[in-house]
Amino acid sequence: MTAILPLHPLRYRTVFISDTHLGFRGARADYLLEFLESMECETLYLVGDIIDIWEMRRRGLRWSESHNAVIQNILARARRGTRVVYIPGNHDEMMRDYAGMTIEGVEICMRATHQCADGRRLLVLHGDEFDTVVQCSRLVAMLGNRMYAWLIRANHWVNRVRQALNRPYWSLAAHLKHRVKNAMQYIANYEDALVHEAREAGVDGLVCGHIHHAELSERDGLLYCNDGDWVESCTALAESQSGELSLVDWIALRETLGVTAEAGKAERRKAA
Ligand SMILES: [Mn+2]
Repeated sequence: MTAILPLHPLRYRTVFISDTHLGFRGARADYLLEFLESMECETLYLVGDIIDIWEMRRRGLRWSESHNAVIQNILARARRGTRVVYIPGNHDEMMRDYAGMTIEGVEICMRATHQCADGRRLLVLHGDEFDTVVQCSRLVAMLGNRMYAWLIRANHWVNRVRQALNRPYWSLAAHLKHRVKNAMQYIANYEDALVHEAREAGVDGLVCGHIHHAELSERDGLLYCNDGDWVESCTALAESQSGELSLVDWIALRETLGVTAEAGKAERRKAA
């Protein structure tokens, strides 16, 4: 892949990425590295499934140079003073044991609340605990909030048992692919469950990942942001200096930047 690094880095206040699945063969670590090398930010949130420990356990280590370079880039950023917050997901849930600690300058926590430049407060979480809620959405609608809280706890234990039996995590994302005709309904239910959670938390919106479906929308006055993934879509969520949120579609953006860089080079050749 030819590097198309822009002359000036993209500057954001905050960047959110998740579902990079490093250690999994399908991870687009090459594109992710390009994005990281092209941008500067004050705070970087790693919203879960950063390292795919589940996949590495099942299929063995698939760790290439680019996977290593991504980790090195993130650690170097933390050393230089970028605030890096890591919220483990279900594929790297072993890291949840370290919640509350700061390792190599990286804060590890289960959830965070991010305050945007314009004062809006966003709950930041991976979102896997809502798999079961989505699966049983009709039941939840019937039985209400207590059932909902119970299901979130049950999901954790179901997957603990699956892990002990060496079965893969019951993944909503994988499930979606098998039931494409219902996928849109599942995504809608997942979004509803998270918006419900954000409302309970009394914040203005939320940032999550997990279902590999980037989205930025408002639902019942709350902001739902999903930063997507780096296996299929290569997307991130970014906050500008003024607090404006947007989705970064790296495959599209790198084309634009590449074209601009080429045009700049041509201009300079002409001038010379
Ligand atoms: Mn996940």
